[in-house]
Parts: sequence; C-alpha cells; structure tokens
Amino acid sequence: MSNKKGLSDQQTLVLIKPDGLKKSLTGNILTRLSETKLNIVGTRVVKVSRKLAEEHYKHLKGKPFYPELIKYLQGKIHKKEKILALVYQGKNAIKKVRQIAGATNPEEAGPTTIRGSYGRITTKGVYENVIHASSNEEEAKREIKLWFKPNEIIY
Ligand code: 3AN
Repeated sequence: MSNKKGLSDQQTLVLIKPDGLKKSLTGNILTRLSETKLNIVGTRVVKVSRKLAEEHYKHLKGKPFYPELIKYLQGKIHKKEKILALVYQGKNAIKKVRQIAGATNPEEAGPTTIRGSYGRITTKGVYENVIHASSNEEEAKREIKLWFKPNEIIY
C-alpha cells in the first residue's frame, strides 16, 4: 500500500447489508462508526452478484446456512438488492470497528453494539447481522481488493 497510509494504520471493510438498508439504518450505523474517529477512504453502493457474494463468503462454503447467506447478501431476502461498502482507515481500525459491530451472532452481541441493537436470527437460522466488518488484517486486504479498485480508495 502506497504513500499516505501511516505505518501503523489499518484499513477495514464495512458492508451495510440489505437488511441495514431496508431498515433505514445507514445514518445510524455511520454515526455509531464515527465514534471510532477513523477516516472513510472509500465508499460504493453495490448490486451484489452471486459470484461476488460467493467470493466474499468463500470461507463459509459448505456450511448449512451458506445458500441462504448468499441470497441474503444479494438482497434477495429483503428485496433490496444492494449494499453500501465502506473502507475505514486508522489506528487499530479492524478492532475498533469489530467492537462497535458486536459479535457475529446477534444474540451474543452486546446490547449497545450495532448487531446487538439491530440484528436477528431468521427462522432458517441465518444471522441477519446488519453489517459486515473485516475480522483480521489478511481478510481486510483480501476483501478490500474484492470490493474496490485501487483508485477508488482516497487517502
Ligand atoms: P463475521 O461477519 O462476524 O466476520 P463470518 O464471516 O464468520 O462472521 O460470517 C459471515 C456471515 O455468515 C455472518 N455475518 C452471518 O450472517 C453468517 N453466519 C456466520 N455464522 C453463522 C451461523 N453459525 N449460523 C448462521 N449464520 C451464520
């Protein structure tokens, strides 16, 4: 990564998933994330193809909830076929965003986290947890490359 990204800076990918958009939570989520004081260096509205969803969740292929998960990210469950992708940058960006996002399982997420406040588990057993947040540096790099072209990241 070139130039103005400080040595200790990290980048992390956030996706506001179709349920977050459908429930009009965008402003609320961005406000919560602004508590981190991180910088937004990329943003896109994306209609998610099946290929992109499968690539994003390739580590979960074979799980019983995988087919539903792909449909969920594509917005086919909420009839809202888009997501908002953002890249946040700054010190400890990955951890800071994960803390505000809360645990993957909305029932285990702290009550004041984004997922604890707004997530749910469907009758089919899929966690609808409103946002995605990269889990570690390696995943963040892989995911940012998947969702953004290099020139769409503005330091
Ligand atoms: P995170 O998004 O917290 O990094 P991942 O990458 O393990 O978690 O899971 C991706 C998505 O898959 C979650 N956001 C959730 O929607 C779904 N998911 C993960 N684990 C389960 C599970 N055990 N049951 C149902 N859905 C799950």
